[in-house]
Amino acid sequence: MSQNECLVAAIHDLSGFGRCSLSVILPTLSAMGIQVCAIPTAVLSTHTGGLGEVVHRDLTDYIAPTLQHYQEINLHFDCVYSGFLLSQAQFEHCDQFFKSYPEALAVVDPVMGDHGKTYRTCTPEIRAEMRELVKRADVITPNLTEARILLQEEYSDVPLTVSEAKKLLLRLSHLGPKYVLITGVEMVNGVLSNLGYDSTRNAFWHVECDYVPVSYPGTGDIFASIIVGSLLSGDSLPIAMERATRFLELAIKTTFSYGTDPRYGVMLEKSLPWLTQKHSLQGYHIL
Ligand code: PXL
Repeated sequence: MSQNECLVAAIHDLSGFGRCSLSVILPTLSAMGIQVCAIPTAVLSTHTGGLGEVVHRDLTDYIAPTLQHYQEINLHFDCVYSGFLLSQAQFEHCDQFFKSYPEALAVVDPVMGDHGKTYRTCTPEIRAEMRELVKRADVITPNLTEARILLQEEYSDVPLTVSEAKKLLLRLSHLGPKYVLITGVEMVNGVLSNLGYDSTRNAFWHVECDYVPVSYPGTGDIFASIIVGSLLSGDSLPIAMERATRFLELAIKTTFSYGTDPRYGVMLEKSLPWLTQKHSLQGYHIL
């Protein structure tokens, strides 16, 4: 790509309905001026979060020949970004992608579960593979459930002190990633926060967010995508965290105000214009 263009290889599933994975990753990064090369690992009729019997076509055997094709045409990726993966073979192919572009920003969103529960596709083998894959990442973006799974710790929704939050971030960074982000953490002061750690500067950050009593699928995918877009656009880590948090607050509160079925995800279409502008932000905090 030219100096003015960034290209992201997004290795995720494509869920047709329900606004998650590639269905939200593509518009989010496009709105930020970043080109996405979608590498679908599977096609699903909907996400797996309670919309009935999902029609599913596995695309595991699509990934390796696609990588080969991109190498043949000398495609350069600025970032390789993985998410929901369904089998050991998909992890292997994904790992090959990361290895093939050592200069690219390596982002692993370790999609495995939420609210203390693992997704039904997330077997013990998938968890073990994810623990391996994050070692290769520059950036990881787990929620609290996924953070505990990566560390093989019991999930707990007891609010965290600042010291506990910092230790959690540090333990995750010891797995390998330079930047660790954890979404949706309730702190002892009752505030919901997104947390971040930059091991290159030993700097801890948090961005506060308003609590809304509904959970929507796909918000983790949108968060990680904005982090990717912001970092590629030159934002610092705390500014990237704030951009992602402010946008999700907008999308979630917009959606909540309409009272739509939470399984249908956030009303991304109504909120996207905000992302096309590069707002100046300064609302992050030092943790
Ligand atoms: O947003 C994560 C995600 C991705 N892909 C599929 C999912 C989910 C979460 O439920 O079901 C298929």
